[in-house]
Amino acid sequence: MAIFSVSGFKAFVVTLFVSAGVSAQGSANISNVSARETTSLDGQWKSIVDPFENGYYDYRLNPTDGGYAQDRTYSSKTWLQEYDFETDKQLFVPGDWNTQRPQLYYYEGTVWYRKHFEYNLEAGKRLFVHFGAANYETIVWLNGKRLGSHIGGFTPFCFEITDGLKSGTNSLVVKVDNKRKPEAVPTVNADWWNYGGITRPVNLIETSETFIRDYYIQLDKNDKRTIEGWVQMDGKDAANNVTVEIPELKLKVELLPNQDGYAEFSVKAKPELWSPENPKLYSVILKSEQDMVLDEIGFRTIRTEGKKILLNDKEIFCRGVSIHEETAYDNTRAYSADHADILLKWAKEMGCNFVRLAHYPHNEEMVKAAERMGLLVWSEIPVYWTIHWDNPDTYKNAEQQLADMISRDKNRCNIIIWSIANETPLSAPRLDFLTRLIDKTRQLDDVRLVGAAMEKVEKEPGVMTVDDPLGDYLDLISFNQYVGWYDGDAEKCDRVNWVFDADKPVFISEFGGGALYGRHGAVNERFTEEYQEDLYKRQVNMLKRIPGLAGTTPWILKDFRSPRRHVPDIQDDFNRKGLISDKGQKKKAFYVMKAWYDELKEQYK
Ligand code: GCB
Repeated sequence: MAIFSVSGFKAFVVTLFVSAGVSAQGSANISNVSARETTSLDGQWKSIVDPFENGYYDYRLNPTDGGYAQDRTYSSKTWLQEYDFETDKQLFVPGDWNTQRPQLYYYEGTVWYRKHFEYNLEAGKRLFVHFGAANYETIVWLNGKRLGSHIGGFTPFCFEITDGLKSGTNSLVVKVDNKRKPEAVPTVNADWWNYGGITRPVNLIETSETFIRDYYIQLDKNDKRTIEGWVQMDGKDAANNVTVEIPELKLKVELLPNQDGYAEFSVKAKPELWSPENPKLYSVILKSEQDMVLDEIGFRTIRTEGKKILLNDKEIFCRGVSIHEETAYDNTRAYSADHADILLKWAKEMGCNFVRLAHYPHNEEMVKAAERMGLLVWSEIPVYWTIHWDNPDTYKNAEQQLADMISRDKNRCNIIIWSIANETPLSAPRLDFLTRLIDKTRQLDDVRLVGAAMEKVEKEPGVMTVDDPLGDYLDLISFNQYVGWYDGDAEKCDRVNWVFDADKPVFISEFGGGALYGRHGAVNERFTEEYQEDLYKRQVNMLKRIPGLAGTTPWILKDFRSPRRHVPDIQDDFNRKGLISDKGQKKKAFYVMKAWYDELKEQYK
């Protein structure tokens, strides 16, 4: 257990034995990459499209490191070489491959990436290669030697390359395979584009021999006057002193980590609380003998009480919208702060104080931008529809993605809900799988709320409810409902009433219907803006009748690419339920939501 001492401008009491709200176990990642000493490897990478995985399997289908990983070139006419990165085409990193070349639009399979770089690493320093994400299965080699592999399309991973680095040119080869598989997470069936590629930034991170690998700093769940946290050091001198300082609060805590480099703290403080109306962030400085990391951290509490969601002990209504990680206007995989900015400004314009980042962990810039802009977040893992509930490897995979999501974003105070599943069909193995995930979530993070997008049932004509045993384990009655789109016509909303037994906040994680921007017609004509507008009006009236409604995230902010949507000239591979079109035009229904959210803003002042 850690030993503490306090120094600084004012005296603050440090508790000796605390159990911080978010656990240090779960992920071996380096947190807060943008605050580190990095060299970006983003830009053009050489690539080889390899549908038969010829570069990985020999002709007896044995996997080998001796294929394309060796990065040889076809340079002489007498040497047999059947690939050549050097003269092959390039792909931009970060980015999906599908929208970079017409031939790759529908491609699902393996693409090899290669980057050459030089790096002069001083003695006593360490170097890591960090990937923000690559979809879905990735293997990485440096100078022909395998560094490791990673599964899951939306979470970060890194490898230490201190020892494998050469002077002169280094060859980094990455095999990315986005083939869908039944046992994967997500599984083969989903309603979004399976963007392949190295979809988020790649960085070299240079650290000192001993460095601050990870940390957690947030308010105590039950006490707005206590900041708690931990620091995880890495390296030979991991047990040496480290300080956590928040200058604006005149707070400085000195920690002496244990032999494993771990130290916890708990300190009295009076921070101004973060909220959508006042998204106050404090500069936090972590310093050890050899390292320093800066972060911007906000402080808030979140809990439920009966049917209410309380932020900083005050009842809120989550005026939200669902968002896919797809850029505005050009509809590619989003990864940057600029991409986030456009999408989140649209959400703000609609009157939102909340976003549901569907259906997988979005890039870190998105979460950070939302935090700066005062948007609360629902963050989720892609346990979607028909997962292989009985497969232990599928469970392990889902749990790892959950742990990586929590590990990456644990210091983002705007995340208030971790969601563990979306629209999953009831069964005993499914309940077992999901309750284990819920337990794991709470074990890793007992500060935030746990939700899932469940489904509604019509228990008798006109009476809707949620009848899912999973609900007993969640903090919210959270569910998707498409009354007026998949379930009847829009006027059905007028006839429906909702009843719930559980005394928990009701959260509608999806509702809506499709419209092609600029397509006009009668209110009962599907895919017209008039139908969608009328549906939203009736939905809003219905929602107002739901007792204990505490939040909604209509589906969805912007039209997004989907392989399930084939009506020519209307869908053209787009799910058209956006309130904004794929070209950034606001549909009539956008203004229905805005009017309601403006009303709610006044109501919950
Ligand atoms: C849903 C899913 C979402 C789909 C949406 C739709 O319930 O959760 O991923 O895109 O319906 O448009 O059908």
